[in-house]
Formats: sequence, structure tokens, C-alpha cells
Amino acid sequence: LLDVSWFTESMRAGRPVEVLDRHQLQERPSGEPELEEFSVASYACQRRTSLENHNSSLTDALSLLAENAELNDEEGRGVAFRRAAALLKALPSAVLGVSQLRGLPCLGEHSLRVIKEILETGTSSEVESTRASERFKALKALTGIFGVGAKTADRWIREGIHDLQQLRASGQVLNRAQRAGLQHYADINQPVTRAEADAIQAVVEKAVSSVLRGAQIVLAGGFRRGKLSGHDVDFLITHPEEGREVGLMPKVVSWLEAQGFLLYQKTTRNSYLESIDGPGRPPSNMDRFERCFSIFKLPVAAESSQRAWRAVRLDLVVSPISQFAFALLGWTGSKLFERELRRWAGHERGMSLSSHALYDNKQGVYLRAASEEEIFTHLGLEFIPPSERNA
Ligand code: DCT
Ligand code: MG
Repeated sequence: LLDVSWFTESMRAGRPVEVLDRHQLQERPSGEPELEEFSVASYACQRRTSLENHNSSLTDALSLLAENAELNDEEGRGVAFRRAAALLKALPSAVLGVSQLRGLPCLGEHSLRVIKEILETGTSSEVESTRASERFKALKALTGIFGVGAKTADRWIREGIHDLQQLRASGQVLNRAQRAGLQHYADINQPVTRAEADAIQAVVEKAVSSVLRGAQIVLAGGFRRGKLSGHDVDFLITHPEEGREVGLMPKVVSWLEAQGFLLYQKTTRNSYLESIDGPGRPPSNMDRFERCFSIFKLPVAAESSQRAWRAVRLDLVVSPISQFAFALLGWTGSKLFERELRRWAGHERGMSLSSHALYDNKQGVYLRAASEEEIFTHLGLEFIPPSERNA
């Protein structure tokens, strides 16, 4: 049955919605009931996508193909599979036949073929052969090392390195991040739980408030969207008085280091200056804040483990309060939701959105916002709460 919020939202947006009760389904000559056609808005940022996914076998398959494309540096294909998966995540019920998907946007021929095969046979041959391929397995294993991206992994594979053992034996020169990544490989590849994120938040809160009174931290990323686990923990830090946040990150990092909480850290300075950089360009918008990539040493309750601690990936980002709403929106994700927001802004509104600012290209002005709600309003979008940005 249709989710009511999705229905009312569609009605308000003037989009066609088909509502059919079971008894309204028409019998086809074959005796099979005609399946209801789904209808959804084309941009993920116009839709509500909760964590409840009625099509996880299909979205898992498409996500694997997306991941494989990304690992092979085929961004366009990756995005196409991500969009198709996101569309299925937003459907109010399980897809029973491809005829239901006829009118949907963003479903390319390739994705449709994969969906059809899974609906008919239970699996996709392309997904299974990808999953089993030596190259995919090697790319996954090597990029699972913190500090190793698809390009490095590809170079190593071409040199005959397919797994950690071969990497260790190869004598490859690793940088500091990769050495830490290799050392803490098992921990970092074990999902982080919400309870662990909360425990880290308590420590970071203590660090932040001891170095600057009044500074605030917010848990962003997947946990803010309600996920119960993630691959890392993301925090945004700000101060209600503009400018007081300057110099905050090194102090927070020193505090954490002095207490022995950091196994690795690399801090990048804030390099965004509106007057110099102009409106943020989408490809560069994630890395302009003062940011600390780290590996956190999380104490573990003695009775639950042989070990006293475990390693967890932790990202800290400092934002001036004037950019905080943009930073929060940008760092809450999901990655596809963010990409779609920027695409909507550019294609539908003639605006440039980044994690720092929103710029109206036609009027030539920055649009200020003190909350996420105001940014959605500027963009002409209905507000979507974090828990429904799981596209
Ligand atoms: N982000 C983005 N574009 C990127 C990278 C990140 O828009 N290229 C945003 C979206 C989410 C946020 O930053 C944090 O990134 P991740 O931690 O990678 O994502 P996540 O949703 O928190 O995933 P996980 O739960 O696995 O940590
Ligand atoms: Mg995260």
C-alpha cells in the first residue's frame, strides 16, 4: 500500500499518483492481476527515502554494480547505478514486475535489464560474476585500506598485488595514512555502531568544550540520518560567535592526542574564502573546510573483548557559524542525496550549492541561511528531514 506522506507530497507537487486498492487491480486475460505502476519524482532530493527499503535485493545488486564502476574509475556508470538504486529505495512496496517501472525516471536500460533478470530468476549474472571476479575482490580488499583509493589499488593490481599479504610482501613504500590503515585494517573494516559513535561523541564534546567554551558539536553523516551503523563517525564543530572557531581544530586535536585518543590524524586547513573562491564548485566542495581525518582509539569495555580498545575512523570538520547550515546539509548525506541537491540547484534553479554557500547565478548574489529548512526554501524544495535523506 502507498505510504501516505509520499502520496500527499506528490499531490502537493502536482505529480501523478496512482492509487489502486487490491480489489481495483484489473484481471488481465492471463488471469494475472495488472500490477500498479509506480510514480516518483525524478530528483532524489524531491523524495522521502527512509531506511525502510522494500527492494533491498534489487538495490544491493545495483549498489554492487555502482561500487564496481566507481572502483574502476567509471563515474558516469557509477552514478547511473546509484540513481537507479535510489529510485527503488524510495518505492512504497516491493517491485513485482518490470511493468511497474515503465514510467520511472533515471532507470537506464542497463539497470532495467539487471532488475528484470533478478525479478525473473532471483539473481543477476552480471552481479554474480562481478562479485566473484578477482579484480573486484582485489579492488575491494586494497581500497579497504584507509588511505588507498581506486587509482593506487589499480596500480598495485597491475603489479600483481591482490591482497594484504601480497602487499606486505611486496615492499611497496606506503605513506603514513596507508601504514596506519594497514595496521588497523580489521578494526576499520568492522562497522561502527551507534553506541560507539555516542561514546566517541562524549570524548570529542569534552575536548571541544575544554579548548573553547561555547563551541558546539553535531553528529553528522549516516548516524544523523538514523543509521544504526556506519563506516566512520562524522562530527561538525562550530561556535555561535563568528570567528571564534578560527584555530579551534589544532587545539581539539592536541587535546585528543595528549589524552592518547588518536592513532592517526591529518589536518587540512580551511581554504575556502568566499571573496577569493566565489561560489563553490561541486567537485571541490567537500574538502575546503578545516578538516581532520583521523583514526580514533576507542576504549572497549573489558568484559566484551580481549582487547582494551579498537580503532574507529573519525572525521572532524570545523565550520564558521555563517556557513554551518550549508555544512550540516552537506555533511549529513547521503552522498547521492547531496549530489542530487547540487544537480537540482544547478539544473532547475540556476544556483550553485556547496557545503559552504548557495549562490544565485542569475541574480549574482549569495543566499544566506541559518538553517537547513531555509536552504530547502531557497531551492524551492519541500524540506526533507535527515531520516528521509537515505537515498
Ligand atoms: N559527502 C558527500 N560527497 C562525498 C563524500 C561525503 O556529499 N564525496 C557527504 C555525505 C555524507 C557525509 O559527507 C559523510 O560521508 P561518509 O561518512 O562517507 O558517508 P555516510 O553517509 O556517513 O556513510 P557511513 O554511514 O558509511 O559513514
Ligand atoms: Mg560517515
